Amino acid sequence: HYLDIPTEKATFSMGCFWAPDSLFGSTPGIITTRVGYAGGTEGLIPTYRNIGDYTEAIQLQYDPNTVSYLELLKMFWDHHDPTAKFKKQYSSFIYYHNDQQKAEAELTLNEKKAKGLDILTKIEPAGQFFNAEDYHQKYRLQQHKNLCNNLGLKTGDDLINSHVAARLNGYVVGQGGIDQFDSEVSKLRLDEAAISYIRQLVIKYEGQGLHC
Ligand code: MHO
Repeated sequence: HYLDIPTEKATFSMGCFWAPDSLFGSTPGIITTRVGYAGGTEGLIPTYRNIGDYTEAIQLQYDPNTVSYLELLKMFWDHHDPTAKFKKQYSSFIYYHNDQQKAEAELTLNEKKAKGLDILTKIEPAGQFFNAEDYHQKYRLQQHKNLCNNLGLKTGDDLINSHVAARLNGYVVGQGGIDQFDSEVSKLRLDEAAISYIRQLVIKYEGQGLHC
């Protein structure tokens, strides 16, 4: 199978997790995504309604031969405001999974600071990641119920573990763009009806950016 390749993990918090789920989901080299809660007090079980001191976070499984951690870091910095003060839930964090990720995260943070920016982003080791409630997984894709049903994406685990779900969660809001969609659509094994349905959404929303 073309996805049967070694992956690495990356975990970021950059505000409401719906937007980065779509942003990264359709990025080349991203295999799967999940949204959840990270970085809080051990022993506390966070939920959306009782998030405690956890942050909304996205965790990626990526193919490092297609997309580098430095490229993911660039997307992290470019797609939120790391100087804005928010409550902890929406704060900016890089949760690293190994020493190399830590070093690269610090390098990019120092580059930002060298420009005189007052960056609030914190870099911490990745601890336990708690999946968010099912209705938050691939949130944009889930707004298209018939499509999800037709694709057999029924449970939260289906949505978390499906590469196709990750891609489509970006495409339904125009992320990735029509050229990329057309170039990879044959690999996604969709039927003609699904292709034309998604294709018109990509065209409609391409270039409109992300919001929560
Ligand atoms: N403004 C959004 C934020 C959701 S996000 C998963 C809402 O409350 O609908 O925190």
